Amino acid sequence: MAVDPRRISILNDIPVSPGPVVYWMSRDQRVADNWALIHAQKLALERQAPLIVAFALAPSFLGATIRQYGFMLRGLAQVRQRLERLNIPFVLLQGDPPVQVSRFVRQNAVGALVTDFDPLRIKRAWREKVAADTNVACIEVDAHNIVPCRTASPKLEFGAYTLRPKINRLLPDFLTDIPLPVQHPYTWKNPSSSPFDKGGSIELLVESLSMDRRVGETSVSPGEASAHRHLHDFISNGLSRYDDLRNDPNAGGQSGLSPWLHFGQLSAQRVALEAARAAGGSASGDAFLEELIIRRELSDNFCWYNLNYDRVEGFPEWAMKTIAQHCHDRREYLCSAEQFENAATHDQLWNAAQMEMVTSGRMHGYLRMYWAKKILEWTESPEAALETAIYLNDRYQLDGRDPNGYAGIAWSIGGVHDRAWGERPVFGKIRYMNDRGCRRKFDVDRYAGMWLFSRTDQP
Ligand code: FAD
Ligand code: FO1
Repeated sequence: MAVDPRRISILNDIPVSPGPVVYWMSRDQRVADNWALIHAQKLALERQAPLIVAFALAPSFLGATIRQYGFMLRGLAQVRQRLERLNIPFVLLQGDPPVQVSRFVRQNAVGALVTDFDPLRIKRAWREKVAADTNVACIEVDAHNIVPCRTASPKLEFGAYTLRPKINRLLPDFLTDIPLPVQHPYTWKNPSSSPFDKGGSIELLVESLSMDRRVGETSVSPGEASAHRHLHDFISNGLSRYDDLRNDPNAGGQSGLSPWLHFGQLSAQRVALEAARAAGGSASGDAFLEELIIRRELSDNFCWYNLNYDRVEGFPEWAMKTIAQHCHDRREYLCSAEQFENAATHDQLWNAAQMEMVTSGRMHGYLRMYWAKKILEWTESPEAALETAIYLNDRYQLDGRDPNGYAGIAWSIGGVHDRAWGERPVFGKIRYMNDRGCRRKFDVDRYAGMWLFSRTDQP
């Protein structure tokens, strides 16, 4: 099946030549529902060539710890098994990704390199380097967004309200079913060996990684199979109550799908198809699809068209102005980076949210806003607040290091995708939140008790 050409971007002007086709998997770490894999296989079949999937394991990635690497690698081990059953070898490259991928392409007389879309600066740099260094056709496919990022809008959007009509107009073209990859008829003799090779144990690989292990792995089960089990459980038991419960951290009303969506172990398009089929048109179904489609694609739009997505310079003009006017306001509390990280502020609700994240690798969406806004309120500058929020979010969240995170933090601290609100000390016109507002929404003491009770470092 042909992939809609609007998903495809040509990264250099080298024609596809004979030789194996390589899908350099990065953001979309799955076999099912993966447009980049589908396109790579189409190219290989047309040329009666083998198809190889390669993943370049970076020694460090945006502050990730063994918590995220373990989840990701265990998911990739399942990807390898599924691919090998399709006669598609999976190769794990280790070292600096652009260097490793360019070397692999050269060593194996590759005919075409397909990779997936990712708006983050580091990933753009990887793709640009490989497209420049290799003398092979490099092709990017947006397999993460339902409506491809560049197609949804050619520019930075002000907010959900400006992007929504553009996406909704294009959904009939793109929210379609997705074909499965087929058994590949052309076999690649695999000269290279990798830790994943026959018998290469995933546990040994995870153990061998030299990285920060102070942030332990979580109980969230990685991989496509778990993602689909979790999706079907949410569709059957959670979706119909989503609109009522999603702002109550005690109710478990969110889908919990973000870790699998972040690592691309689950396709947002698959989630949208199943949710629309089960509850399209209902208040809960529409509320969920708004978050999954509009909010999520708005984050990619933000990171793709605003290279300052993790800097104060990336805030809108009105926000930069109001922040500058209030940067010298007296802070009622000032917390150090250690107090934040150790959940040792004066605010029990904030500490509980921090403990939920440190302990479980997740934090309820409503509290993520409160959590980030309080960092702005209790830090001496927005720059310091942004740095602390990004550091903690990307260190402890399973779904961190994601456009949703940079956009969510910029929304909370810098008014991105939001409007100006009534002016007040420190926040200026940035939307304010406090625990009284939380108490109106949910049982704060119950939530705090649950997560502070679990902590072991307090007397
Ligand atoms: P559900 O409510 O079940 O939503 C389903 C999916 O829709 C989510 O998995 C996500 O892909 C998408 N979605 C939901 N809410 C948003 C949103 N506000 N913006 C963008 N997409 C959304 N999300 C991340 O994936 N990684 C992060 O690091 C991250 N950091 C955040 C930091 C802050 C300060 C804020 C305010 C939000 C952040 N978000 C982040 C967005 C959102 O909070 C999470 O995606 C959501 O809570 C994940 O839980 P869920 O899958 O149960 O969400
Ligand atoms: N992508 C890669 O291609 N190689 C990696 O080694 C890698 C590590 C990694 C660790 C944590 C994490 O959250 C993401 C990681 N990613 C890696 C990228 C990820 O797949 C996403 O592309 C981005 O994080 C989100 O856009």
